[in-house]
Amino acid sequence: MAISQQELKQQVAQAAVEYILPLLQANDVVGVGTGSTADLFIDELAQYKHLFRAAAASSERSAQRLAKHGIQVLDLNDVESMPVYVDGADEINALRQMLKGGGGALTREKIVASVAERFVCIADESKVVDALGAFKLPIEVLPMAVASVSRAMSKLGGVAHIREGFITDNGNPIIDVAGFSVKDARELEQRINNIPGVVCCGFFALSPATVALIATQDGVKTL
Ligand code: ABF
Repeated sequence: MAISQQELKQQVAQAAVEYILPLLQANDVVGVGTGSTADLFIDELAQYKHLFRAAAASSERSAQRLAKHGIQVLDLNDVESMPVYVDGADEINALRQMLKGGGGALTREKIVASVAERFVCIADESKVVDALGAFKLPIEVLPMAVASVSRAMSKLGGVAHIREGFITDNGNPIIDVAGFSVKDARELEQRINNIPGVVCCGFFALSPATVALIATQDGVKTL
């Protein structure tokens, strides 16, 4: 019988904890992502909270979950370095470049990840793609730039829609862009980053994951 997606997420969450434990020292801070896979990772990690000092979270949602487990959550301004950041993805390719932000936490995810020495991506096999872009690209924008960034996206060949009823933890809207056929995610990430009003785009290609743990029907594989 096939293993369910939920069970695959659980397996990869456990594998992530096993992967990071040897990297941690008593005074270390762990970077923690957002999403349903990251939630399971937090629950697993909590069993080992005596082995590290604290966490830095990429969303209010994850911060609350960590705190419920009695894990101290630090302001990122008080963290100089972290050995590891662990997070899910909406898509990941063979170069470990990711498309993220379906959950809306992309900006904080990119910031927290930038402070960590390693990005460990955790996902089930449904997230592995040949080319990024079938999942709509989330872009966090300043409120006054929704229309101008959307027009810029259509010039790049995408179709942008504002995410209705959603505001990020930073107080900004998100536009989701469909229709990109992505040949070079690094180049597209750079171009989108340069558009005035863009806070952050969901490509994580300029800084891809260091390692990806992918849960498959045949066990957890390393990419
Ligand atoms: C975060 O959670 C996001 O960047 C991505 O959108 C999402 C993946 O969620 P899930 O683990 O629930 O599939 O990592």
